[in-house]
Amino acid sequence: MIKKIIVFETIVALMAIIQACTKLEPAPPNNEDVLDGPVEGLTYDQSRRFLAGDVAFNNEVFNSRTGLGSIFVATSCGSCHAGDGKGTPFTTLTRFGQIDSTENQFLHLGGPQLQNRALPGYSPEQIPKGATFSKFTPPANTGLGFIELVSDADILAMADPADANNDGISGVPNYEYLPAFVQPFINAIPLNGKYIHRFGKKAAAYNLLHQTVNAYNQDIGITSTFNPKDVYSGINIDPEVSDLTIQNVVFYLQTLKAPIQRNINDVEIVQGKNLFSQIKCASCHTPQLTTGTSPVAALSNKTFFPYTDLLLHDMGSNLDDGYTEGSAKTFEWRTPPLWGLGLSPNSQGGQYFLMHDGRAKSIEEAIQMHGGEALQSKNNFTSLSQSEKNALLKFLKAL
Ligand code: HEC
Ligand code: HEC
Ligand SMILES: [Ca+2]
Ligand SMILES: [Ca+2]
Ligand SMILES: [Ca+2]
Repeated sequence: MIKKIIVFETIVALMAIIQACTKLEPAPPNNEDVLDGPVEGLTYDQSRRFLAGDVAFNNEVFNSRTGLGSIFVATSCGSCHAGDGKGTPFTTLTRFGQIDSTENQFLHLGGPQLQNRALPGYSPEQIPKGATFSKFTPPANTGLGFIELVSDADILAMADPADANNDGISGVPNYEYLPAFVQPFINAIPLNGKYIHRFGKKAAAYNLLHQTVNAYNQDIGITSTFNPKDVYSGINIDPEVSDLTIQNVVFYLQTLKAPIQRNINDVEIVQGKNLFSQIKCASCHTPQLTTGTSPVAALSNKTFFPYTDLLLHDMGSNLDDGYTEGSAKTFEWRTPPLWGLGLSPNSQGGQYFLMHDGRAKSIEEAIQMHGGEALQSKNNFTSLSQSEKNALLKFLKAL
């Protein structure tokens, strides 16, 4: 008996100690609450490449000795894409151009992006008089490897350029020529020599290599063998970042995990999910897509839940930024993925900055800004009862 009591007391004491420890140490965030981990199922070698890419993306800060600039926007990828979550209006990129039939004559100086900072002795760029310009907040960089592996055929199956089904929604792909350093996907479906682009707010980047090479060049002023053009002089110079680093960063982006939905069985969230389809949000924010085959088994032939059709939509005059990219018109935007939406405040200083330039301060505000092809869907939202709206918002916050 006494023995039993002692054992019992020891267990109680041990439990108290364990509890005290867990209370003292801050609990690590749940896997489902963080964005910057790898997809599950990478091999040992793949995990090492992921880590090498992670270091280059987050820790490699460029300076004048390592090739920064001479004009630039920021000194590392991670300074804008902190924790791989969405950025804020304080970390925007500005692009400028001119929209008329005489072509974008302002774009020959170092590309359409505004390099607003410069090394000592160089002048930062200014937006030329008469140019139209647009500001973009950084998107979350999660699950991009899945998005890269959606086939052109699947994207085209969601497009409806002439609105044949008469629902007022007519998504179109952004067709553009490929830069010389970008190889088309094996089963690409080009049109008159142009290819379907899918990354970026106006879907102007073809794949993650294209996006990464552009970012080094245009955001940090770093040349590579892929794009050797110096951002200031326009002259080809030696690479300032190695092919291996670029490939590691691309691999890192490809194998960043997809955000994980939370509380999917909650009754209200299930109701919200159904409403999302009923009021036609899902007609652009396609819930489910599949990947083709990939040499990375963890990405190959997977079903995933990004809530985007990767297509451009006319979003109405309030979202018209007067700036074109590829075949995207001034009022057209690519449907942004909604996965990870509820985690946005984690990287946005505890609040929301939604839509392309962060102008919406809440999810409801973002919905209210939908116009053009999304007008009917927005009106459907406005007509919901308060409890239905709550359910929809709860669902969106669980993404
Ligand atoms: C000055 C801030 C800034 C820096 C530095 C920066 N980015 Fe970005 N990034 C952005 C913004 C803003 C966008 C959205 C641009 C667009 O949509 O056209 C973006 C878009 C992207 C996307 C597309 C994501 C999607 O959903 O389509 C990828 C991938 C990306 N960046 C990777 C990188 C890499 C790699 C680097 C470093 C070489 C980098 N970025 C540096 C701000 C930045
Ligand atoms: C016609 C296509 C379309 C429909 C329908 C549509 N959306 Fe969108 N949605 C978009 C596009 C395009 C954007 C990006 C606009 C921008 O950045 O300026 C967007 C942006 C958003 C955003 C902000 C995302 C972010 O990361 O900034 C949310 C939230 C959103 N939509 C939710 C909804 C909900 C809820 C509905 C249904 C009431 C809906 N959308 C219907 C195309 C659509
Ligand atoms: Ca440079
Ligand atoms: Ca420029
Ligand atoms: Ca349609």
